[in-house]
Amino acid sequence: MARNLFEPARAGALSLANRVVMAPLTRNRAPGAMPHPLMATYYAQRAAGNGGAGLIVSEATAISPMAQGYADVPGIWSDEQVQAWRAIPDAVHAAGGRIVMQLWHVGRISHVDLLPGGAAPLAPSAITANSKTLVIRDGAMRMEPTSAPRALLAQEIPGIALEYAHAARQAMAAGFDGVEVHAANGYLIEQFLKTGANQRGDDWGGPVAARARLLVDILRAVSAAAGADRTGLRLSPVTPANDIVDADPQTLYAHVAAQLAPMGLAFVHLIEGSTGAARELPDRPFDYAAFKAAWRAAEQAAGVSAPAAWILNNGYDKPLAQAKLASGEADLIAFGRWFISNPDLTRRLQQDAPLVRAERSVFYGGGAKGYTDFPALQDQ
Ligand code: 8OZ
Repeated sequence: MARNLFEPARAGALSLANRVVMAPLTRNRAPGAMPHPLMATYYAQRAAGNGGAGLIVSEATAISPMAQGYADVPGIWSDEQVQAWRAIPDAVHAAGGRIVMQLWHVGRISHVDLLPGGAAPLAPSAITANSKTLVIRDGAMRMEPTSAPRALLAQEIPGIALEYAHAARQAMAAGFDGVEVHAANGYLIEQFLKTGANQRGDDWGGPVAARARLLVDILRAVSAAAGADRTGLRLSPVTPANDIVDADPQTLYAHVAAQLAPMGLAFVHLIEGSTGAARELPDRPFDYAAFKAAWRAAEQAAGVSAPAAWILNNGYDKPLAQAKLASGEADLIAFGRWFISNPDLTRRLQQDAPLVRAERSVFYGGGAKGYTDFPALQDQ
């Protein structure tokens, strides 16, 4: 029988009620970087037992104060944050779901207003991104250009993998089922990986292996902290998000596969094309099948017993999702925006019920409106 969205699956150590993943969604409802009680309701509404996702990936969560880049996003560096997060995996588990925390360092995609003591954002090289971020001005959330970053000193860089490992331990202490390393969308890890943002001449820049070194160190540290079978990775090989570009992504990601697949990770979560936009980019071609084949070959060569679950994401509808599962190209499919306004998205897809569209005005910031007030089918 061909695979389909509505059957159980596994990702590493995690048993999932269905093949639908809720993609990480930044919602900016965590003032002071503290998870808010409303977040437990929001995530539980979207868990499998309530008609939602088999696997939820949390909103991107800052691993340290310098990792923050947007107003009112949550963090996981302090013990107070761990205590406040606890209610969220508890509520998801009670609703028959699984949830991993997405670990995030924004690098240069930040603003001095958001960083301790008005510090400059951190980056591989002192190149300002042509991008914007969200800050609070006169009590309102506003888009502002990102601030000029400073280049990390070589001796500061190993500490970043240690911050990721600390954050992974904190996430596990809060009761999460695992973690996802955010290595996508033009943030710190991609800034190191890609030629457009990394002009370093030391061991952390230049050849592919040097640009990928931070990513490899982070995955090693995080999988030691959380368990490789509870560690996932999100990649966006060709996204232009946050002003990022690489001269030769196919070669870069073949190297990433060769280095990371032997670790035996729980899942790989791929954003195809331009994040939240076109799936095909004529000026940025990428052979996803070749990348997956390289990953599988490296897993096999290393004797990895359970291959990483393969999650595909970006602009999916039910027919395309079912086609990618049936062909074996994907093990799981992640939906982002649809989960904002359809908490029971899995049930709606199964029943071919109508989907509700969310207004962009409710995406970032605010309270319960546009967050926990979208009804499930049976409540309408
Ligand atoms: C939208 C707004 C703010 C952040 C990403 C974490 O693109 C984000 C993000 C998305 O990965």
